[in-house]
Amino acid sequence: MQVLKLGGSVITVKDQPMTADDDNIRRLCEEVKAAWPTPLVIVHGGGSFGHPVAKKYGIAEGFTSERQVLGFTRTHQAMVALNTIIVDTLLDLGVPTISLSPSTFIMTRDGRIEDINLEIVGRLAVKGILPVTYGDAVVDRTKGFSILSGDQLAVRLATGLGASRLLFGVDVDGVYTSNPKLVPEARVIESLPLDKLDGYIKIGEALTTDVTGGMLGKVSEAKTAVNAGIEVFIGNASKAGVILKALRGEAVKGTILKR
Ligand code: IP8
Repeated sequence: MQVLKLGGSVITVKDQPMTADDDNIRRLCEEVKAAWPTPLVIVHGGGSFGHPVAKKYGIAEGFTSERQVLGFTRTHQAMVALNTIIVDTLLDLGVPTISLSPSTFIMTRDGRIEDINLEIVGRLAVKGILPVTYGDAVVDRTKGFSILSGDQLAVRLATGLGASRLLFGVDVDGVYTSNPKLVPEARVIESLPLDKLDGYIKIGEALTTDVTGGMLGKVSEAKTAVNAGIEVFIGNASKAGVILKALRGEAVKGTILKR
């Protein structure tokens, strides 16, 4: 079992609301088809679909005013729209794909997953069907509603389904020694042991632009998977062939998080 998280920054055009990066989506779907490592589960992020709407209505903060109710449904629907593009692309390529909507099988408490029907996802995946799910606006027992990040979901699916590998496809080459957008000599850390992770978590801060935490959130979430013995890889899904190789277990540039 492998879980692949595709970052919203790779599959959408940043700064252009509700705009998919059709080229990246098509290429990544072709790479998934070529590698086809069943069982596989894909989780994708929100990018310019979910995040601007969630931010506008303050959905991640939970229910505070009636005007957010429409925003909750609009955030979900923005994610459905992005998910539909990915699922349709995979189906066009002949990959048996099913869309799974987190708001219908997951509930959070204070932003953390409390209930999740893992059995549905697992049974579909081992039947050779590719579940494609996503970060979503979900019901939260304490806050009313919340934003479930694709990162938290990917880690929960990987640990809950006993995955051997969890891959994060992002728009940079991995975890850097410092912020590559500010420090030219920053380099990718190829192998990052868990005990060094906390020191590096601050790296993500400057890269954080979304409502659920960017690289910082990703690395923090991924610690749980690493602790569970899952190999966690963070690599550049904007570059052709990286996800193909990673899914095949071949060596490719990126960061491997280790215990
Ligand atoms: O992009 C959050 O998922 P992420 C999706 O993985 C929404 O953090 C609804 C904003």
